[in-house]
Amino acid sequence: MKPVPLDQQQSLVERLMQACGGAYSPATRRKYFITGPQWAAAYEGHALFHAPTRSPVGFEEVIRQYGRLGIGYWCTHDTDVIPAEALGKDQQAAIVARIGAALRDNGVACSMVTTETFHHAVWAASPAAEAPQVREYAAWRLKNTVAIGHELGAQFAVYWPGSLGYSVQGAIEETQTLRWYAEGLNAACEADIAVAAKLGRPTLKHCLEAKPFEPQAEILLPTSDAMLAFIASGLLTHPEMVGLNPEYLHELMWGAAPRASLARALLSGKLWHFDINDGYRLKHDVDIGVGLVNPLDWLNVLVLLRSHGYNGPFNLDYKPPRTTSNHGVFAVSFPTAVDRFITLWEMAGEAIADPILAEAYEALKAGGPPAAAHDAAAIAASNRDLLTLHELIAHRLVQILVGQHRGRTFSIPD
Ligand code: 3MF
Ligand code: MG
Ligand code: MG
Repeated sequence: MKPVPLDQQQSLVERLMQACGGAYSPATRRKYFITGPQWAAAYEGHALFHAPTRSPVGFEEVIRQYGRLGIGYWCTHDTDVIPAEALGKDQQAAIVARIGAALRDNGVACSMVTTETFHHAVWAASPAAEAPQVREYAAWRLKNTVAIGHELGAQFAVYWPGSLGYSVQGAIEETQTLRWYAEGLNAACEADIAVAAKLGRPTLKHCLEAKPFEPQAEILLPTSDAMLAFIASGLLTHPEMVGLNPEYLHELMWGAAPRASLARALLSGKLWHFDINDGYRLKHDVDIGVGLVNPLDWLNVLVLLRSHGYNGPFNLDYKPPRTTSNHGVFAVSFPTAVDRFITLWEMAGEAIADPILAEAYEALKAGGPPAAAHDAAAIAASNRDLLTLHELIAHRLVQILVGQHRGRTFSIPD
């Protein structure tokens, strides 16, 4: 092939996107509670060993593009949009007013706000550090974020305590640090109750997000389950206001089965928000777009969530690859991530309605003929052939994933 001239590269990408087909309209995309983070679209491709590959994008452009694509909700960290030194000042009010205008102009709503408590040097020893002025500053930042959330009409606040831990052992006292961390959350919930009452709005849903490692070497609340225990520990003054925001890849990072983690959160009534992405087990946080690595697992995750009536946000917390250009972020990365999610969600609906799966599940629950009570061998024998259905179910789910349940065939010469 001939070299592709610079001025033809975007049109080539767009032509091949068209040729892929299967894109949903913005109106269809808006029917799902899909939320787009400011930080995901604005990610410049930088990391510890990586220089940026893309130029900065401000919130006005991100919100405009989300509106154009049909991503109906936007969320942000406080410092994604407000410089740390402007927080709480007039400049904050001016920026929040500009955000409100951009949201209104583009038909996008703010779903969630979150406080950055991991990047700035002030969090070197975490937001629950020994020094009282750090903890007082952390509580002020959380309360300020709650106020911004109410002003922008958000329903959720998320907390990822990625710096709540240590890199050298024995330096911090874990029980004390967790008590201090709870005090920060308590301050946020109490401020929320006061602001919500003043504005006549419901309080926010405060959601904890676990990640097993990164950026601290050791993390005090590394999993969603650790967070469930923390919520129930008695340290929170308003445990009913605090739930979870699991992230799909964060569960894989510690080797968990995401479906099982989500099931435990569902059973606790704490699955309120969900960061969707993809990646590899027992590796670092690569934040790949949903469905690009584990589509079969994703199908199964969405069968679980659809069956249990999960109606919270699906937050596109992924990173467009470093190889994708600024143009590609909105021409390819976001529309394809959204559309894969919608396809997997609809497939999950097909799996739930599938007569073969339904009959197999029912038969398994009916069990085999009565067997002599407390006779292990007889009970096992009674169910022996029924249990083959487990493998048949797995096969059927792959057929649904590749479209064979709708008659898609492959003609292979004899
Ligand atoms: C880090 C994350 C975070 C959180 C965000 C929300 C940058 O791995 O997943 O995204 O989702 O801080 O609070
Ligand atoms: Mg992640
Ligand atoms: Mg996340």
